Amino acid sequence: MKSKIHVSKLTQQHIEAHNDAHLALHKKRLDFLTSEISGTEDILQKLMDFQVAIPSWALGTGGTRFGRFPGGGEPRSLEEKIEDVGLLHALNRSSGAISLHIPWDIPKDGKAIQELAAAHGLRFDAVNSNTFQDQENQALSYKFGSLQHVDKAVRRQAIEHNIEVIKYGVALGSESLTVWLSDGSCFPGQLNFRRAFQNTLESLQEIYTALPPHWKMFVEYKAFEPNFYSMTVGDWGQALLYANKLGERAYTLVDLGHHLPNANIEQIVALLLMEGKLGGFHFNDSKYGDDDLTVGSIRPYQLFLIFNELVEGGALESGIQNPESAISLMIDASQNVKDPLEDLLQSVEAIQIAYAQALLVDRKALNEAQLENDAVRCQEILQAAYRTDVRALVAEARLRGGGALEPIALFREVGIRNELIKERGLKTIATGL
Ligand code: PSV
Ligand code: MN
Repeated sequence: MKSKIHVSKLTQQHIEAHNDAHLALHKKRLDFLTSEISGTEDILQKLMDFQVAIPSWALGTGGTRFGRFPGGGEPRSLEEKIEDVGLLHALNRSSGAISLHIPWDIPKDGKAIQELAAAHGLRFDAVNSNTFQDQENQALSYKFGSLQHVDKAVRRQAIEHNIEVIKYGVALGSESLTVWLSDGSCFPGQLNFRRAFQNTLESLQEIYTALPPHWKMFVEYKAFEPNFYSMTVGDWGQALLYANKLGERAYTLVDLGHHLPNANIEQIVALLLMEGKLGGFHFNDSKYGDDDLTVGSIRPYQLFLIFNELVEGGALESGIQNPESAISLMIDASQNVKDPLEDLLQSVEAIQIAYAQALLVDRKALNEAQLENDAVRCQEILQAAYRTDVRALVAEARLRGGGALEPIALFREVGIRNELIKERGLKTIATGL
């Protein structure tokens, strides 16, 4: 697990000195926790194997349509984005993958980029196509949709773009394509729903046919925005319809922010898993809509309940041993006020905490209580796990993997953001949203 650190701003010495300084307190916390729970070694191994992909578009400050406030030192190129993810991975040893969005990040030399990423211990997760924006020099507009479009020529252009994205992905060693469509309509009557569905399905079928044999396709749904009356892939039912019709290598992708308010996402997850059609996640958090906030910042209990379903359904068991059936875990968040790297460290840790807590659930007892319709006991069992402070376990997994006990503290102690600003400048803007 321990690989050499390739980030000039952060050295092995930084990490070791930091860990030495925090070790006594960490040991005290860990001893207390391990005296309270059982199976810690198993949980630690699972946490050490656990990796979450970082999206290349979240390394700069996000923005809203009202404004964007870059914080300085944002990556100016794909190479610098890889350096930033390498830095996260060196700190937490759990960010060992990067997900690219084309054309925001075009790898000109796939082999060189793949080598650079590998030097940081990173692999490429799903590649993402973009037919929700018009690019400069693009012949036809996506104003009225892409794969659903009434004009065959627009559909063709969008299909070709997806096929090009697959080619970029192949050059990087990616093994999946995520298709998120903004297609839909803003006003009743604007769209014939069935025609839009059929056009989209036929377009997706062409893209699916272009996938290399071992590749997967993830169909990501979203309830609303940018279309506000209908979305052509609007919910998990529609995404599942497409995935089922496409074939066994097509799956749904659950972005936590893409549901109508108060949707029971954990139930959706359980059923998709049962159907073998859960391809992966875009993790984020939200209070109102697709707010793209730090994972676990608003509804950590919901996150825990989702992981509870993943553990219960055995979805995370396969992981490293059996990547074929592994589900893809990615972050898709973007906010305006925090340092993007600190924000991502928080997101990854929130996911690890939810996973560790889900592993603590006494499944046998829960099953018995369910069969006895003992709702009180069911809640007690779930919340006993949820209310366990597992942060020392997550820190121990980082320590054993060669990372930092307190990644955000170390990021600040070393002054990494200032170093990045010195090198890249204050006014750099990363490509992305
Ligand atoms: C759309 O809201 C989305 O969740 C899709 O995954 C996009 O690829 C991503 O955000 C960036 O716009
Ligand atoms: Mn998403």
